[in-house]
Amino acid sequence: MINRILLIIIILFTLSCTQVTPPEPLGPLPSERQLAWHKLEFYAFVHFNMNTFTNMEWGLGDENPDMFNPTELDCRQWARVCKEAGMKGIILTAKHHDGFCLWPSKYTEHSVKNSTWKNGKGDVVRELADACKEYGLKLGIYLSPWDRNHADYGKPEYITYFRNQLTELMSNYGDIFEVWFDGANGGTGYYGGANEERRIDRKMYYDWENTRKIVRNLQPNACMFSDAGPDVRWCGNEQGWARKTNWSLLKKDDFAPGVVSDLEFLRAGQEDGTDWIPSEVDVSIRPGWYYHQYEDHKVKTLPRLLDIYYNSIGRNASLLINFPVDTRGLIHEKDVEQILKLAEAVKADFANNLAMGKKIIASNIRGNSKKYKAENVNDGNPDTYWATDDSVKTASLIIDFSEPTEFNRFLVREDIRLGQRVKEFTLDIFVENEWKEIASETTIGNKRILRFPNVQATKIRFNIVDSKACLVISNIEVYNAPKVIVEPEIHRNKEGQVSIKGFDNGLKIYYSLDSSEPTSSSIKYDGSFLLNRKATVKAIVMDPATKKTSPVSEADFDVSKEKWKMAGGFESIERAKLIFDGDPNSAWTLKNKPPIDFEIDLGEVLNVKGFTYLPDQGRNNSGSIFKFKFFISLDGKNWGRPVLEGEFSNIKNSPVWQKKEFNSSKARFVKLKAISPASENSRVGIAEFGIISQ
Ligand code: FUL
Repeated sequence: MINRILLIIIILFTLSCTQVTPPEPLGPLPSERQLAWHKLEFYAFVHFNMNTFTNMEWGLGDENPDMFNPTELDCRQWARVCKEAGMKGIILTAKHHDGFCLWPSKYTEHSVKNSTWKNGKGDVVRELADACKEYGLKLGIYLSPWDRNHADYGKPEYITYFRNQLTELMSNYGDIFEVWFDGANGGTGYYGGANEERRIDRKMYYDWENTRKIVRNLQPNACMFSDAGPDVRWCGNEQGWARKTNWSLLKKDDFAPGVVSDLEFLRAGQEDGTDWIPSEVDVSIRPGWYYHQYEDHKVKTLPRLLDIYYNSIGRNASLLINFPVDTRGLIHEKDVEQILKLAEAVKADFANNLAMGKKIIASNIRGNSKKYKAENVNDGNPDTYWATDDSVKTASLIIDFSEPTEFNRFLVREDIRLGQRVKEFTLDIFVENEWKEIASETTIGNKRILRFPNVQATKIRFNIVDSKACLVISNIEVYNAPKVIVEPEIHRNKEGQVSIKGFDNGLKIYYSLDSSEPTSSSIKYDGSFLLNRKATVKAIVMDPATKKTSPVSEADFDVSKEKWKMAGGFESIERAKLIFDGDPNSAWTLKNKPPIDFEIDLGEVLNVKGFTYLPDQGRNNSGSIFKFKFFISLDGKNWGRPVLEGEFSNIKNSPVWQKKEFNSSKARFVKLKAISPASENSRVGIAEFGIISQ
């Protein structure tokens, strides 16, 4: 009897399970290779090639292969750093626009085989392939379609050449996870000595359909990247972000590499896209893609890198961070330091999922089946999911923490094997017996992470407001990320108002004006304050919850620049004022051939004993003065001999603050005479100018 009852129960149970069909996939859908790619999330770019040695971003293709000569190349160091940073692979610029090949290609002389490095026996692609294998990383290849070296570029013969190279790379270096086809195509170049401009039909020239077949045949698991996919698309900017609304869909036929009518489509994808082509955010850890010593002080720091992380991976894109490997052949120490800080911060942010295993209720469960139960979203398994009935496109999930819980991150994922569905969702928290909305958002896709100021609640409610079809949610995670405790930024504007900025909310800032080390007993910062005298401001941030403090940041200010005016003929030029507006990111740069006199009326007579100068901080070393003369005057007419003349040594490679001193004298007017520029572009500019008073 008992056996019979058991049998009936089993039959009923099985029936109840089989009756509920899984949600129909909602196309377009990702391919297997794309699904594998989605799992990688975070990987590295390495721009290292001839440009590293010519100090350029886009070489012309006329370089002598001998110039490629790293002194300490160590691909194992790249792999070690990437591994420690939590990255899953490395994509190398095997050939950039100048056509120089990092592998000894059979089809060109413009390669490592003709360089001094390793007597022409070297192969960087091989060394990286080996290092990646050793460290369990995947290997990707950047092969520039545009080739400013090749004599046949623009003719059909070049396509054969390009395909031969692609075949070499796809055949000889083991598994490749991604092939990167850049969109920059055609323009001036060396072209075998022709030195001319060559334009191509970007849609037709490369016969992409057949060119891509080489990759498909030789590396069936590799994803191909370009503005148009076919597997992965560019995110439409190089600053490190995707739109919050980000569909992994695109109308493929409207795009081709280098042919994009509106970058917005790449930034946000297209809700009605015909193909699954997810977004990859590519961004360099420095302003340039290639190494330039003059950017050593511009490595992106933790707050910026965290923004990039959340604005890419947290917005349904993957993240490709570039290391401009230096002339030694190493990832520079400063880059290593920052990327490891990012890795540490990410680890800390996602250390403890507060939603894991907590009580959870859904407003609808597909066929009331256990298979699609709400608990699937917080079981830690990305392969199980909560689904609703076919007709239900609006639903909510409540997670009950059972006690007041503090958090500031919400992570949600759709099971993209069944397509991308959600168009709109909101997030509520339960505080003081009431629901309160804290976020109203749009798409989800593979992963969406929300960052918000700390809240404390007993429950959280995730509401899907609009969706293309029934809901298929695989994960919900909640975290309480620690505060970002880095040294604050200190600024003073022309009027003398000092502002101090920490990088996270809910932090306290303390400062001193007497050069003492600030502590939590120093002056508390409650908003900008006036400082119209000479002083050193030192500041720290402190997390009131943990009492953790940042390192000290320090800024030296001289007399305020409130009364300053341009003089000597530049009085009416608005932009000229940028040189004393207190903002190091704004500059006044001139193309006029030096000498140029930058003359300033200080508005009062002061004892001046020196000056400070920050060159234009724009990209490509865009305006530094090399040789200078400095004059002072009481009336702006009689200048006499310079009080100082000389050079800003090494400013080309290191365009940082310069400080020059002389014997103190009374002055109402000062004049910095730019005698020569630091770069060939012959521009001279000033981001900020200051005086040192007695
Ligand atoms: C761009 C290229 O032109 C840059 O040099 C760099 O390689 C970047 C990743 O893509 O379009």
